[in-house]
Amino acid sequence: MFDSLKTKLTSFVDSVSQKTISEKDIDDLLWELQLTLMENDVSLSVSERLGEELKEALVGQQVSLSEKKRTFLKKALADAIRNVLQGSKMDLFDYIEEKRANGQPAILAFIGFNGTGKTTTIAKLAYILKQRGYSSVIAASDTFRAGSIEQLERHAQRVGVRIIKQSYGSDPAAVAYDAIQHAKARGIDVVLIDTAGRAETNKNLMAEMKKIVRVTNPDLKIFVGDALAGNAVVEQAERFNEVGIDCSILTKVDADARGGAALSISHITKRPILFVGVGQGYDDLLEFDPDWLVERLVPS
Ligand SMILES: Nc1nc2c(ncn2[C@@H]2O[C@H](COP(=O)(O)OP(=O)(O)O)[C@@H](O)[C@H]2O)c(=O)[nH]1
Ligand SMILES: [Mg+2]
Repeated sequence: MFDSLKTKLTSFVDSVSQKTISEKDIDDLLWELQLTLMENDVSLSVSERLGEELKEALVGQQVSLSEKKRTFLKKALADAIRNVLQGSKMDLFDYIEEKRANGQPAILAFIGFNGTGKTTTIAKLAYILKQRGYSSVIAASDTFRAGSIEQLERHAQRVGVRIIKQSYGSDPAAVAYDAIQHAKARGIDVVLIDTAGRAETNKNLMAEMKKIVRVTNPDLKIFVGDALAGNAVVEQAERFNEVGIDCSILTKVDADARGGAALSISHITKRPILFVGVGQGYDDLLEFDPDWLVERLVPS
């Protein structure tokens, strides 16, 4: 008897201290949050989509009056961002270890637009892998860009790993195939496939990517995006996602610490970000931390 009265009282208090969120309530705040995202280099289309998702999740929800709308919304935004970045904790080294335990090389194909940092990132990874006791071989499958093979050779020499190459103009898929055979024959742990990413012949480029993927059947197709590319990174991720991006690396974050491109890439690919590139040195490759990005994107 006493208990049921208490229950009634509690639900009455709840009913007067709750307010249903309407679209009008949050429009201004949402806009403000979207601006913050855009100022941090999240693309317009992605911040709009995120805003829509937030609105859908929030309108009609009950929020207690004791909780300020702004705080509530900020929490919701942080949750939405974490949600987009979900799965961003993939550990590449665990993956490689598993393959090694099964006696197979991990085959990693690096894809992305020209100049985003594929070759540099491959050199960094070869260096880090070596430090961790894994052997690797690099396939010089950018047979298109002048100087690309020499650039790779210089890196490989400094880091102390082999590259498998043919001449310029030769079939990138064939070069990658050779590198995989080489790795299998010698028990090498990781094959790093460098590719070209030229813009001027986009159609051929995708056909080339598809062929590399068909011939080599890589374990991971790793998209390399440039933090400085702004909105262009969205188009690039969409384009390269035609071959199915498994995970991504965001480079040049040292030049632009805002990092919002990571959110755009995650949103489009629905796959994790593995690393961020933070400079031109071989150890300038850090594991991606979702909390780092949430802190930057949610206004205080
Ligand atoms: N500051 C900075 N520069 C980078 C980073 N990654 C790559 N670069 C530079 O970006 C340029 C293009 O890199 P490259 O690896 O040749 O790109 P690719 O065409 O995709 O192979 C080079 O000058 C690299 O030194 C990074 O994380 N930070
Ligand atoms: Mg390159």
